[in-house]
Amino acid sequence: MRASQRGLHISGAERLVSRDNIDDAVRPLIERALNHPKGEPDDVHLCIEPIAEDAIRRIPALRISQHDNNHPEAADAFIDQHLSQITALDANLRAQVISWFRTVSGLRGAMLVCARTGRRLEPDRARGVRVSVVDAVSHTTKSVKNHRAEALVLASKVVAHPNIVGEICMSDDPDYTTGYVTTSHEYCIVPHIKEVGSTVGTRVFLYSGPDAEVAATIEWLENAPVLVEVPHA
Ligand code: PML
Ligand code: MG
Repeated sequence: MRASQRGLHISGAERLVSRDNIDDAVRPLIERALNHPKGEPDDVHLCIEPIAEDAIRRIPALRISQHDNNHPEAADAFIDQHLSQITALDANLRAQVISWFRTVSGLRGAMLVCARTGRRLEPDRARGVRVSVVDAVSHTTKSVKNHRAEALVLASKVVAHPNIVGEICMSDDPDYTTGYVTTSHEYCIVPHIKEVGSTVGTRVFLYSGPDAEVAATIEWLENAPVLVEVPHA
């Protein structure tokens, strides 16, 4: 499901379900599209695509930890430290990434940033890389968005690709101020990553692979079917 207002992205969500469960899965997605804190959409797209069961890869969810953060400015220092651990970027390039993280918003997808050069690698910068065809094994059918559960599923797929070393994320929902950062094995919750009321939000994926594999990596993130095994999902 994809909902927008005057061409601007409002919300998007998807499910990976068996044919018998399509009915149950679709209703909550429509409800979600029509009841979003960012406003009422004037355009909602629902798309249903068949996927062969043997094409689906199953992966474990990242383990969860939490950083004790109490202010957006303090979050920047933590993100900087995180970037210095998972990338080869110097202080200036890390500051550039954090500045994009704080200002770029409204993309349908994520920014893809080279962990060696700090360059943005998405072919379409206004769209970003939209991770898709992913769901939790035994997902519930609630229409209310569960930010943590959905983000954990998406983030687990992203770093399951060997060329992605981590992610930083901040929700664009004005009333959701908890973000996260990941490594290839951990999802670290960052409370108070932004001020309440701000609609700025984005994801940055850090790419550390050969230049020649950027397109194939994006293709995998956007189209490879993945089910994430979440404990107690
Ligand atoms: C989003 O809204 O897409 C991002 C949600 C971030 C969830 C962070 C958390 O609470 O774990
Ligand atoms: Mg959102």
